[in-house]
Amino acid sequence: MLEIYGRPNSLNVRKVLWLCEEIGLPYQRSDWGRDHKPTTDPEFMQLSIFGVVPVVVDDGFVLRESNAILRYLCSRHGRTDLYPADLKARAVIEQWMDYANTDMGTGMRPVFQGKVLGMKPHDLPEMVAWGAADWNKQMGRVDAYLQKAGPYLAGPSFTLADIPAGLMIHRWMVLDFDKPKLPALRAYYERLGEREGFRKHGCNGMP
Ligand SMILES: N[C@@H](CCC(=O)N[C@@H](CS)C(=O)NCC(=O)O)C(=O)O
Repeated sequence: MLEIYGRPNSLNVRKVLWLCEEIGLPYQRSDWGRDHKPTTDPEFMQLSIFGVVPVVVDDGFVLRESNAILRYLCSRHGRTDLYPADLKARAVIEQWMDYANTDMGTGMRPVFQGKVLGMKPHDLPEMVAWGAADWNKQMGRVDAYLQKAGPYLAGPSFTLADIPAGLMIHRWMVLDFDKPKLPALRAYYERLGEREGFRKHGCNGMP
C-alpha cells in the first residue's frame, strides 16, 4: 500500500491526499513535519534529506516533491483523464502545476507564514503587504483567465492542473486580508467544492 509521510495540514501533503481520493487509492499516512515528528529524525532522513513533506513510498520506491508525486501516481494508475499522454494537453497541465508552485504562491508565504503563523522573516509588515499585493495580482490574473476559459484550468474537465492551484486558491479564499472580489475565481472555487476529494482535503476548515 502507498505510504505517505506528512502532516495532514500541509498544503503539499493535501495535494497527494486529494489525488488519492480522486483515484480511489488506499494509503497509509504518518504524521511528519512541523508540530509532529521532525523531518530531521533518522527514520525520515533515510527516505529524504531534504527536510520537507510529503514523501511517498510505493512498493519500496521513494519519491518527494508533491507535484512529481501527483504525476507519478496518475501515470502509475493509468489516469490519463487527469494527466493525459498527449504532449500538448500534458504540457498545459504542467504549466498550471509549475505556476501554482512558483509565481502563484510567492506572495502567499508572507501572508500565511508571516501574518497568520507569525514565522520570521515573513512577518515583517512590508513583506506581508508586498505578499498580499502580489498574491492578489496573481489571483486577478487567474480570474481574468477563467472569465474567458474553463470551466477548469486546463479546459473542459478536471485534471491535475486543478489540484495544486485549487489548494492555493482555497487558502487565498479563506484567509482574512484585503482582497478584491473575483467572481470567476469564486465560481471556479465553488465548482471544486463539488468534489469529494477537495471537500475532504481542501476546503475542510484548514487554510
Ligand atoms: N517543493 C516541495 C515543498 C514541500 C514543503 O515545503 N513542505 C512543507 C509543508 S507544505 C514542509 O515540509 N515544511 C516543513 C515541515 O512541515 O516541517 C513540494 O512541493 O513537495
